[in-house]
Amino acid sequence: MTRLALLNELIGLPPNASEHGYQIDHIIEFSHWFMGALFLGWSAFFIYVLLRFRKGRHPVADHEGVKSGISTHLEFAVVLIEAVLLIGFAIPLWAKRVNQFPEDKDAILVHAIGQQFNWNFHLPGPDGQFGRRDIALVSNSNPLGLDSKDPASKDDIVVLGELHVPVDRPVIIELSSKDVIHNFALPHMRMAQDAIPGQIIPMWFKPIKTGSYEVVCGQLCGLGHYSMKGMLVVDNPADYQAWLKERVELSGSQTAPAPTERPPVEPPVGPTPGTVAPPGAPKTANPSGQPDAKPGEPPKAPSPSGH
Ligand SMILES: [Cu+2]
Repeated sequence: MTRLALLNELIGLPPNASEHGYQIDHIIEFSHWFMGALFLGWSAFFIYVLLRFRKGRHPVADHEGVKSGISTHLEFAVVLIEAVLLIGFAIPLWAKRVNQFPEDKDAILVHAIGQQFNWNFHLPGPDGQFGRRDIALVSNSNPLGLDSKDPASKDDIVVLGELHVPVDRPVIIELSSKDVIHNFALPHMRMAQDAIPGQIIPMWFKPIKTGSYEVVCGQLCGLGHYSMKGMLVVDNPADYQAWLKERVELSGSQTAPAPTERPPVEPPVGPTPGTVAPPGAPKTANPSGQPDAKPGEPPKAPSPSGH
């Protein structure tokens, strides 16, 4: 980034790796400079007032006070700049995160399920269908309660802790939790979203730099909270395909990949993958087979916690 990113580096913001992250960085950077200017300005004003209205100069109190309107103008300017920051930049950026989800055909769809103290990832596999999950089937060897009798679950990929995604493709993560409230935080992607038991909450971002990035839990969720870390690996397309292939083989799939324009091991384009209804829209008949969503309950809009 430019020299403008001086303060972001100073406060320890990790390098940005997502498409929208630069806009967030600019707001953070500008807000800090603006607050710094306000601090200096108000401090100087305070010292000036202390000297100007000292008892030595004004032994008797003046009950009329200052007649100049300069402080009113200054305060109005500050309010105006803050309003522009909020209405002009912060709210549109947030609205794009929660309302403008990417097209199904472009996006990678992953389910992320938090539990004390791990992140599980569920991918649909070559058939593009998420297998049914049932809380009654959860065991140590089946942490997500994947129903092996469901044909759609045969080729599903379940990984613990490490998720791979391709670079320059939007990623939609549908978040849920098995126990308490967690927060799926990707500092390098400038994204964070609560994972709440009983709800499926979508979030999305577009990684633009390959590399390994930490996934942390952003909610104090128990004694092992500090250790609730995962890894998001952003691969180039070839590496991503190789990883996907490896995971499909590990899942014991005999299913032939569906014919599609997409690379062979990737989920085909269809009504199922990427079917995140925009927040507020009524959810139709539980397409992902997620057991932990109440039928008919719309996905909740992510909270504006993307720093
Ligand atoms: Cu947690």
